Amino acid sequence: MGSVFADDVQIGEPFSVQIMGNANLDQVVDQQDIVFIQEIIGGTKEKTKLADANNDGIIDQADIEQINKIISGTEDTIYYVNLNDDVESVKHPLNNIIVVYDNTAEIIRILGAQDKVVGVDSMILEKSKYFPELSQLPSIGERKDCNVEKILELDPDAVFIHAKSESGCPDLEEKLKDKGIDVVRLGTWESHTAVPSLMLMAYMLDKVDRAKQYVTYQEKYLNTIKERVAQIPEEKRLRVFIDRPGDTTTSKGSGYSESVEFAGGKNLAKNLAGGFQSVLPAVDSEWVVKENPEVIIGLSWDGGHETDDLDVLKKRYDEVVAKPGFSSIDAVKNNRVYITPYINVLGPGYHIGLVQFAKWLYPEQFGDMDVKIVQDEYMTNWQNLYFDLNNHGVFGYPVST
Ligand SMILES: [Ca+2]
Ligand SMILES: [Ca+2]
Repeated sequence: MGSVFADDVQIGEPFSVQIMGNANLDQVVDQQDIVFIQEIIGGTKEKTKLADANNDGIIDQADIEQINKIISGTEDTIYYVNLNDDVESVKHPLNNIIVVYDNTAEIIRILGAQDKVVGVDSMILEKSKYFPELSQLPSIGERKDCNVEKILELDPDAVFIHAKSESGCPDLEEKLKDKGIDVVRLGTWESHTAVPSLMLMAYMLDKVDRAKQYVTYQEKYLNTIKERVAQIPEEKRLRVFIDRPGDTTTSKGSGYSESVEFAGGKNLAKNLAGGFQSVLPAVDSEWVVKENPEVIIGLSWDGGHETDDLDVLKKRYDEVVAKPGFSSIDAVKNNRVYITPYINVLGPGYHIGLVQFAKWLYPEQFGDMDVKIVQDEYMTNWQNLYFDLNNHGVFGYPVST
């Protein structure tokens, strides 16, 4: 089994929580991992990537002791695999943390660990309606260019950051190394990394039961969508173009593409490469016209919880349909162009976006599902947030009835 962050791990498929000690590579650390270690020691099982619980290079009794400590929550260090696919360590327990990136903050709220947060990045600060409490905390500046002095001043046990070391605050580890502050880099936006990261963070923050409940809750939606999409014959699956701002699109390995495919669409640009992490390629209108998508999903950077102005999405809609030659595309002719702000499609609440995409693509099969109800449930039960969706926020255009 490869890394949970590899492209071949799909949403809705079993993942392994990337904590050293999860010897059998499932979603939890429990007695079964101890049995697995005993079998490795006894020579009846091969060593796995996550078997070396105390990360000392050998598999022995000490690993069983470490697993027992993880199960009882008494370990003083957790070894785990980060976004760079490196084994790193973080002290345990964590009492004070800094959280960078909005999707990471959402995970913190799902886990109910807000009381441990002592600082955030400027992106969370700007979302005062979605993060009414966290946005009041001190800021450590830009998510890609963290202010080290500010971090030292806040003196957390750890900084949770969403990016690989090459793309976000690259030398943070080096600068915090001697100060006793750990840097935890985990993917929290792509659909296939958000929930595995949530489970890993649950071990770090002693919220494992809560994380399990969330996984069960979300799986209910994933399974429903999966079952219904499976009933749609291959030849009736709709051909979708994802229009990303700046004349770009999203291909295999990006959260948007994964979501469209999971909802039963065929992402026309699936195999194109280019742009950031080579999953956000540029495309010209001519190519799109030639491909003639049946549905266009336009992403918008505007919209979401922070505005009540539907015009920000309508503007984006008008921009998409007015592209050169687009009037001849089936999606435009048949009024099957939909605009979504990114917020519901990425991060740990990505099932909201899946429900929305499934409804847009196959209104007959998903007519009984209500995006607003799913979203309201997510915010109320899992984000500890009262948000009046009937009067606030813009999450899709045209507005579905
Ligand atoms: Ca396990
Ligand atoms: Ca060991």
